[in-house]
Amino acid sequence: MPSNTGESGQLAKVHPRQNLLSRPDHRGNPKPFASNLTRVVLVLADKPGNEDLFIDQYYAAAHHLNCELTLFFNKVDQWDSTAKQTFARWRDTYERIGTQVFEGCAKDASTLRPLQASLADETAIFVGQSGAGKSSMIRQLVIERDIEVGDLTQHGQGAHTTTTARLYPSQDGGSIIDSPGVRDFRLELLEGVDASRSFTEFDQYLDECQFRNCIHLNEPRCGVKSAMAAGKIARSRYASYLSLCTNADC
Ligand SMILES: Nc1nc2c(ncn2[C@@H]2O[C@H](COP(=O)(O)OP(=O)(O)OP(=O)(O)O)[C@@H](O)[C@H]2O)c(=O)[nH]1
Ligand SMILES: [Mg+2]
Ligand SMILES: [Zn+2]
Repeated sequence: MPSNTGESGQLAKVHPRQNLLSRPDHRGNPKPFASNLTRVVLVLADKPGNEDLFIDQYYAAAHHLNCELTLFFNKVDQWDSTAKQTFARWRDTYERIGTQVFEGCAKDASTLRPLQASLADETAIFVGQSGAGKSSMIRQLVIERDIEVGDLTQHGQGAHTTTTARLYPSQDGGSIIDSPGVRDFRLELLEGVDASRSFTEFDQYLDECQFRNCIHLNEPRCGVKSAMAAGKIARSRYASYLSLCTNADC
């Protein structure tokens, strides 16, 4: 597995079953460059919009890869009150379903320690929008420091600084993969994924559905919808389920 050997390339494909990341070799054939991915770290930054579905798509992809999704809310130094509210809601939603949630500032290494401790001996890929601060964080967590970070555009958007996926040995054992912040990467991760299976917090309510084959849409006496009405399932998660189900066979 190449590490800080200077090798880099486009991320070609994620093979869910073997859990391999590959990229094209000089002939254009996919060659594995990381296997046994154990963690997907989704980095979200200062001005969160309506990104619940975005998070849940990564949640589904990580679940499909048998990896845990970890959320990192970056740029705390720039949060306004709306950002604080959104991040607090996300923390509540995702901690309740067993997701580790961290927050900090990539420019202050001490704020990254809890995340760093949780990544010891793991192989983690950092994903998220361009400009979220993935490379800035990774610079603080790996041995090699020669990692390019980008200026934001005048509209505060990322400049797609990282163009290729690269794997770096981390300071605490394990490896970290930096990925380009392209929006479509999540779709690539989602290829062939039955996203409906990733809503595992629904499982404990399935016995309360009147129909064994209930898909929790319009059926009467649905345990999942009752649980949502009672505040036991987050409305945003159910909304994502509906969105992801319209594309899937559920
Ligand atoms: N204020 C502040 N700026 C940050 C923080 N983290 C990153 N930045 C800045 O955000 C900009 C983008 O950071 P990058 O690390 O290049 O972002 P990226 O997610 O790797 O972006 P791509 O490679 O384009 O996907 C840079 O100007 C960083 O200095 C932070 O915690 N606080
Ligand atoms: Mg980058
Ligand atoms: Zn149901």
